[in-house]
Amino acid sequence: MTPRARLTVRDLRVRAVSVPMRLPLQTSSGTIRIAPLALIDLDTEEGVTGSTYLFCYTPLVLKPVTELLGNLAPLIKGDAVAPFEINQKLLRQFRLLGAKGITGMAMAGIDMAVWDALARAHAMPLARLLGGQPRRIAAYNSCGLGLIGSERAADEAGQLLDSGFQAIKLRLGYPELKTDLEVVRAVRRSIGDSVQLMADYNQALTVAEAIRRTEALAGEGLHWIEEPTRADDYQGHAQIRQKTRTSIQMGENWWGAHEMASCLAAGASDLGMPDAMKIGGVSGWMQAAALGEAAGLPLSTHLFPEISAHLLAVSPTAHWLEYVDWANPILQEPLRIEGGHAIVPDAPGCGIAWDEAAVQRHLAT
Ligand code: SMN
Ligand code: MG
Repeated sequence: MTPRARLTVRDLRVRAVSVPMRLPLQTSSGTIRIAPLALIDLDTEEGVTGSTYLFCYTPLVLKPVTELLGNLAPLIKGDAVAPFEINQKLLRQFRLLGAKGITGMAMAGIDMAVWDALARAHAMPLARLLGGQPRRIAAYNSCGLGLIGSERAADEAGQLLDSGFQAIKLRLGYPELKTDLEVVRAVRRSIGDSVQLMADYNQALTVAEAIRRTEALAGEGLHWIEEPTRADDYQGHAQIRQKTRTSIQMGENWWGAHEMASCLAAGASDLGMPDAMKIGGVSGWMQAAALGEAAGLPLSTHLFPEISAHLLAVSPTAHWLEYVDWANPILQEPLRIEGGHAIVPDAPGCGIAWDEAAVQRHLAT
């Protein structure tokens, strides 16, 4: 395809799908068995289409998100496929309401689709369009490993290493600290000392309880402890961080780079893991990557492994890619993992092409 420098938005098509997860995820804030995904295709007058998906967390917002995207379509029809301009336009639209929650999700979805269209139009992988090269990215397996007790967790942890991963993430936040400890030790026995083990509390604890538990876990060799307390309690995280030797990890709930900046200013986290959707798509990620570079903050990703692999490839402080397989059933070519690394595909776009027959089978009603 000859590169096309100028593209114009023709239409935004959105579909809702419910994709059963191979391994359900039981976190301290509930169980997710089905991935509610909003699929976005941004068509251009020039014939190039940009595609991406949003992970809606709960089926309760799948329809509202797709409807909101549908409502936004007329606003951007006829616009230049220019991520900055479109973002500014939508930001103005949502100035009074705010660009968090489903408004932020919809904006990020449009941004990612716009960048995918641009990369395809230039016949480049997104990583190359952003100034990098497709390369191998260290990844940890974040599938499953929810609050399922020590026996099942030890067994599932072993399975998660089968495909060559050298790092996995365990969810914690059992009613008792002693169960957290038991599960961590059972998983460690099952995976051995050379595998990196991350732990995620999903905001389950009070600050006092988090201090108690992170202290008790200090000798367990955890690679990081994620969101021990409420994600918006930066002071609380800073207190916990001061009292523990284990690295504190936050970021999946930063709505935009300005929230990341506030979190870092509070000294709340040793590490960062923005979510490609909540941080504001490709445009928001690039702002976060710049903040990460300035702060010397190792940057990992949250969900969305396909596009996130391209984003880590151009992040100066790139740390770990979080791998989940949730979109695999509806993709023509799921992200390849080899020897614990994600392989950024050397093909135009961000690596998302729908398996149309599978999409039809999973359409949400
Ligand atoms: C997580 C949160 C919400 C949905 C899926 C997974 C978890 C993670 O916090 O970091 O993977
Ligand atoms: Mg998490």
